[in-house]
Amino acid sequence: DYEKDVVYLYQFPRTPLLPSLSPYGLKVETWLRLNGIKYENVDHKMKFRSKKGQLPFVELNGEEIADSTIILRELSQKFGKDLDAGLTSEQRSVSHAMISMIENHLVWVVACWRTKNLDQVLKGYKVNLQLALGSRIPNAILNFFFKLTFGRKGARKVKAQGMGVHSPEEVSQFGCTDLKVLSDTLADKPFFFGDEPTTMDVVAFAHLAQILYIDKDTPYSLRDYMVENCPNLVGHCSRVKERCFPDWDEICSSLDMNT
Ligand SMILES: N[C@@H](CCC(=O)N[C@@H](CS)C(=O)NCC(=O)O)C(=O)O
Repeated sequence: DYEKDVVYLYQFPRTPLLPSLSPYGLKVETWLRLNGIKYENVDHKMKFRSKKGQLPFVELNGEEIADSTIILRELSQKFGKDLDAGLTSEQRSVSHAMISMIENHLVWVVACWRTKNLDQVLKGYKVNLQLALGSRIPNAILNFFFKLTFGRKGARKVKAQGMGVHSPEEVSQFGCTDLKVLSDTLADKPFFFGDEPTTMDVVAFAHLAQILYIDKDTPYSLRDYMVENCPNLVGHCSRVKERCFPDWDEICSSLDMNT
């Protein structure tokens, strides 16, 4: 059952600190909100994956669209919304290169830290697996299996990708370099290409939020580097957050997929 032209978004459940622990889910939801597109989250308790085996995916008028980049491209065309319409071809190239850096490099820095610090992930984002999975099994057991499966699967992935072979210090250094590039590119502008947000802002926010909004008491060198050395990125996150998620606190405290 679906309503015509409503986007149904399948992503990971909320956490008390972040609407989504997946940067790709947060990217799609931020983009939908920025463009004022009517959407609904499907509260599936992590049961579904796309035909490609991943989250997020959306359904529009009964058809599945998988992969955040393809989702944005197809919805852009369908709804006639192009956040990048005002960019020059040079700016488009910079945007493409920056997004590639974030989604093919920085993301692995974060994934690498997460797979090696699963306790900190559960604590730092205050994850309640019982609620997230809609399960009655005690959290202690769910946490144990999460660490076992996610830890092994994640470690295999980050090793195969290449980031996982480095020491934690080296990985962190790679991440700091990416953050510095983003910070220098943003400089003192409100958004990466001026006064209004573009796709690049959506992608940067979705990934930077993962680093920034972890609990302050969780030791995380990448977050510390960002707060100490990239205050403009912290400001950027606040701006996107305020514009797209005025209900952030409500979402995160209620864990409701649709507020
Ligand atoms: N290129 C994909 C990446 C999505 C992705 O990596 N999703 C991960 C979580 S962040 C996933 O669904 N992994 C499989 C799983 O968790 O079961 C996109 O842009 O949507």
